[in-house]
Amino acid sequence: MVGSSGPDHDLRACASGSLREATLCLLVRGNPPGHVLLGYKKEGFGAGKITGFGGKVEPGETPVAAAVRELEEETGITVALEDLLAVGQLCFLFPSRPAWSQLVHVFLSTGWMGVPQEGREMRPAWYAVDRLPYEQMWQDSLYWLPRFIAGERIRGRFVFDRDNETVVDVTIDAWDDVNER
Ligand code: 6U4
Repeated sequence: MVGSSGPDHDLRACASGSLREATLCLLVRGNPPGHVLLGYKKEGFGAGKITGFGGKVEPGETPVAAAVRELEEETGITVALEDLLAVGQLCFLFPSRPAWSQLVHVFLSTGWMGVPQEGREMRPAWYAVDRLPYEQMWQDSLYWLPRFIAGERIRGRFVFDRDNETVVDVTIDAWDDVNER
């Protein structure tokens, strides 16, 4: 595809600041990590899928503050700002559904307060890192989830096909911009 609505244009959008921003938070247990907390999304964007916790960054909010807020809303868990480690950014591009395209700030934490509780939006559960539920997750998860769990900091771009489910293009680089918080 060529022209201003094609993938090249979209790839530039990842860096242009024009995409809506969201957060994704991964809680990991064990050293080395043995389990990760994920949630079954009951409603809204990605309903029916298992994902990390997060949502839109509100106007005037920093990504890390949004991550703390969403984690509490979706799991009842409290995490201190300084316990959330910024580990990367994922740019999801849906050329056939531009309103879904978003830049996601990813955080990882090994320390928190509380026990995960099911809420209106999410049903949280711990998953063994060697038995992650990829068949119930967004297709892109396979590319980035094991790498974040392994302690890598990465920046990924994923372009989805017309079905808005199949990943057709993937770019992953190292990410070291700790100032993104
Ligand atoms: P609100 O009203 O903010 O609760 P909601 O429908 O829950 O809206 P939204 O848009 O706030 O969803 O947040 C989308 C969530 O989905 C964020 O945590 C980022 C995550 N997400 C978006 N695209 C994803 C993808 N391709 N793979 C993935 N998570 C994705 O694993």
